[in-house]
Amino acid sequence: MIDRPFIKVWRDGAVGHIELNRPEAFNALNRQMMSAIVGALQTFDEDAETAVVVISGAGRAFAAGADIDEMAGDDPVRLEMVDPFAVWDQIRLIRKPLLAAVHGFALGGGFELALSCDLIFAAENTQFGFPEVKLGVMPGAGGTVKLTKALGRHKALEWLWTGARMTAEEACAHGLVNRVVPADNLMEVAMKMARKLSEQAPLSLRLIKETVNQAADLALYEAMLIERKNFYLLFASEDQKEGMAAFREKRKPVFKGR
Ligand code: DAK
Repeated sequence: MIDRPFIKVWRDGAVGHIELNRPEAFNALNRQMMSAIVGALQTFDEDAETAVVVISGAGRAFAAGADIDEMAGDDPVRLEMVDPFAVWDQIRLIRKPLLAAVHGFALGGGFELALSCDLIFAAENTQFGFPEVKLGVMPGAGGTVKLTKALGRHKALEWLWTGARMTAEEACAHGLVNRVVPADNLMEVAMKMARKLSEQAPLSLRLIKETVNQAADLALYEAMLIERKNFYLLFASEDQKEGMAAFREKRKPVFKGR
């Protein structure tokens, strides 16, 4: 894989890696870097050899948010016309499982990037937070909305109004991260999960992700209808035949993603 500006990109077997690589600025996300991340995600999503993608940060942080130097001079008309952050919306269209392995700081846009991933593993030393209020702005990439949905409005408002930092344990207690692990084991734990997922039927992973994302937004029965259609759809796949045959023949299935 070709490295792009401010990130390192490589593939290890079926696991694609994107490492945020601007350690001198705690991986603050400038616009070139945001486009690079989205571009790498799209490349992995289309790559037949990649089953799962892991995003992590180099140095002492996952990411300390969007680049404040770059944002400082923004004006609303230019923001509206150029819409420099729109590229970020493409992340929700990635169909493969995305794992975030976070450590150090996951602040503002860095927290939002982690929340855009499907599973989040956090090192014990991670500090999460939305400090935008201290800059006279507010989260702009889903932070306000996702925190409210996860914590309810009272708790969400307290975190968002104070800009206080949340420990990894607190984030886990709020259901925002999957697991808190010792910093030294972070990549090992993320890789173990990535490899486990890469052995599952790719179409099942994909349609489960699509259904869970719909379930988060839709009313119960509407979401259940989508679930049932996707369940039926999987019976058109070779992997459904293989998975069920393997069970009956008491052997390990070999999935092909078709
Ligand atoms: N931007 C630019 N530079 C940053 C930075 C950032 N977010 N965070 C750190 N740096 C730089 C510092 O300026 C410093 O640079 P030099 O002075 O060495 O040149 C270097 O990284 C080291 O930082 P410190 O000297 O501050 O180091 P400390 O250990 O004292 O503190 C810290 C580390 C991470 C706690 C602190 O740097 C900090 O508070 N950073 C800012 C955190 C923050 O406020 N983040 C939120 C930014 S607002 C959207 C998408 C995304 C967003 C919005 C809209 N759409 C899709 C619409 C996101 C917005 C945000 O994230």
